[in-house]
Amino acid sequence: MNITTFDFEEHGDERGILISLEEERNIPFDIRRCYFMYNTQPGVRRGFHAHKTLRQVLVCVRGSCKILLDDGREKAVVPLDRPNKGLYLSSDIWREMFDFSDDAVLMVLADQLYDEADYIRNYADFLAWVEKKNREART
Ligand code: T46
Repeated sequence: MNITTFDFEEHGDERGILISLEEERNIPFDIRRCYFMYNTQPGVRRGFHAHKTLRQVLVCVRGSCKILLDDGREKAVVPLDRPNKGLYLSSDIWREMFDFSDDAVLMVLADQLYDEADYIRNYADFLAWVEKKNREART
């Protein structure tokens, strides 16, 4: 599976470190939404869905967590454990977020506003969706 991560440039000096995220510069799309999750309870797994069109970049700005990516053929786990690391998440990828540290703050930049119609929340529907897309790509 093709996995894209980013090492964001750190602007550091004696005061500390600053990271800037800018659309079409170090974020590969126009940013239309930002959301974040925190206070995630021990043992919780979130996600369990894919998106039909949404593209996102995930950054764990504090603490750590892990992201399971599944393209219907392969699975991979990407740890997010530093605030200067970004994970690009395209559409058509089943995702689960887990192993959140107590202090984890997972921030997500998205290229679209929230739209429940863009979600595929059933795994069998997701497999059928990627199979259809792969079939269309072959013809
Ligand atoms: C994703 C992963 C990485 C909103 O009202 N607006 C929003 O922008 C979002 C993202 C969620 N919500 C509401 C919908 C639910 O009532 O917040 C509640 C929790 O959302 P959800 O269960 O979808 O959260 P996660 O953590 O399972 O998934 C989220 C994103 O929804 C999803 O797009 O890729 O993070």
